[in-house]
Amino acid sequence: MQEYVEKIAMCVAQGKVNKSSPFPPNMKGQDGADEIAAEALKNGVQPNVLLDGCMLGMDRIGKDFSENKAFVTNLIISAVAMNTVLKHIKPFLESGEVKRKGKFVIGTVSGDLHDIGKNLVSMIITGGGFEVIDLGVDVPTNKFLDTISKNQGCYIGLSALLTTTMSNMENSVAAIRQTYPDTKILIGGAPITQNFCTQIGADFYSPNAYEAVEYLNKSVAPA
Ligand code: B12
Repeated sequence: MQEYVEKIAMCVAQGKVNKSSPFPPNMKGQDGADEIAAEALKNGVQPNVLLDGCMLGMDRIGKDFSENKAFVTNLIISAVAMNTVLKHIKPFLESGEVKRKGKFVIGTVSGDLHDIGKNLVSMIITGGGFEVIDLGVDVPTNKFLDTISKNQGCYIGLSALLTTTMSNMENSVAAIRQTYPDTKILIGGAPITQNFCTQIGADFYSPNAYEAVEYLNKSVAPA
């Protein structure tokens, strides 16, 4: 299993999408994220193992970027490689029960274009039995408010990946609180912490989607 974590991490970090992709030149002709993910699932490897590989690869390219050893183009191609793996995993993540437990509206906050984590959270929460309404990226507060008004009783999920967009998250939370005080707001994203969650008055923070599903399940059917 560990072998696949490392193989996927390498493809994601290096941006090796599939066998025919010419990038990176040192991996020309070798299998990429596409072939390796397909092979792993065929061999019975759990989708979570592939996700671990993706996260490890993203961490590596993120670290290189912060140390000026990689460029935005590298981040983009790594994101393409990771999305290729996610396409293989999607049917597993979304194969939850058909009856929906509630509505979960999610979006990346205003000014922020990162959507890989948000998409993953959407898939896992869909698999957890909720109907997910995905508003996309760079979502202005008004769009969240409009969507709540049309989907009373829904849960809200906000994602932010940049320290500079955390204040937009705070503004969205404040506006939602003011207009729809009973709406439960979940937040996440790499720079987000429990302290920040408490500080801005959101209801729940988790560093991953699985804990969010647990929270939603408890919230719809309190013990
Ligand atoms: C891929 C990437 C990009 C891609 C995004 C592609 C896409 N379609 O998303 C591109 C190239 C577009 C990009 C652009 C930029 N990026 Co960028 N990017 C990354 C990178 C490498 C990976 C992010 C990622 O997808 N991780 C994988 C996913 C699965 O993890 P995740 O998003 O954290 O989500 C998980 C959890 O956080 C949580 N979660 C997330 N959301 C939510 C929501 C809820 C409700 C819950 C419960 C949980 C939850 O669950 C997820 C699954 O476990 C990170 C580095 C890193 N390691 O984080 C930098 C990073 C976030 N980027 C960074 C920067 C600086 C930028 C740019 C400003 C670069 C530039 N100069 O242009 C731009 C900003 C563009 C914009 N306005 O948004 C910095 C941010 C630094 C900071 N302190 O703010 C980072 C940290 C890189 C670095 N080390 O410097 N980026």
